[in-house]
Amino acid sequence: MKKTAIVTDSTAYMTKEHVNEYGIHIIPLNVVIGNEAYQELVDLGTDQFYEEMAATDVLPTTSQPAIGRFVELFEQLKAEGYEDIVTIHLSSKISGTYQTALSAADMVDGIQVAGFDTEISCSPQGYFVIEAAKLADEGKSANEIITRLDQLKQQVSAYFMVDDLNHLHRGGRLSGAQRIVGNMLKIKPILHFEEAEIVPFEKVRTEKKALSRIVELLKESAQQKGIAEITVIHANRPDKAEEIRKMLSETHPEAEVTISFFGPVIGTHLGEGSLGIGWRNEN
Ligand code: MYR
Repeated sequence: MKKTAIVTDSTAYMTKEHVNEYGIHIIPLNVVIGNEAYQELVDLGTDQFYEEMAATDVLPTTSQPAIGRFVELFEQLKAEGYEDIVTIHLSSKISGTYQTALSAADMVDGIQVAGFDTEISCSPQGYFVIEAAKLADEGKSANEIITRLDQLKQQVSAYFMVDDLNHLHRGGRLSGAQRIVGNMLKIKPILHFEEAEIVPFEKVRTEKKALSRIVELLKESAQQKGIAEITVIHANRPDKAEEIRKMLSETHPEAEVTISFFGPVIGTHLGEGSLGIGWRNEN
């Protein structure tokens, strides 16, 4: 049996196949719509979330998992005989989830829990989770896995764009927001993570221009460091995502190109219609 358990949160939006294949443990974040609180992907699916959003004027909010969820899971993994745990989370600058996982780790004796802040979210977070799970399958310890995940940070990128910047602004997750009000809210900047925070990368006026700029950045990155994996990420735009996936699998036949989604929690902050492209370099 492997000695290290891998835990992540729901915002990695892992496929069921990966979760089952690698035995990954997932703690859900929460979405509150009106008076109803949901654990995303447990009692609120992504399609249902976007349908409800289209039918109501109520603005949803999100919250990190309760600390008890982590404590319970860590205790359970200890009882199952794991020697240590790696718990991998969305950027600590956009959610308290990582800090909560660390606090829970302090409350559980008799098992080492190593936390990892991916400084990103969504399927690029999943790249770290899968790498960790593969290493755990090889019998690597939590410390060895964390060392490799730190290196992997140099190989993971993501750029994204939103249809309406007000969602991010309202949720307070756009860094330097005081400088961004006014005109900026009317345009469609390309966004990315810099030192774990969401910041505008370039100001672009149309989605078409934003998309071709991201494709250009991907191409440059491929030339410099090779591309192993690309993910097109969408907020309820499956047709557009498929069009981009098809185009990228023609221009990058060397890479595995897949589609993922912005689920309820991230969709709350980005809004319907958002698109992103994440990738992992070969080296
Ligand atoms: C919480 O309530 O703790 C969750 C807050 C989540 C904030 C999400 C902000 C947008 C993240 C975009 C990620 C795009 C990755 C390609």
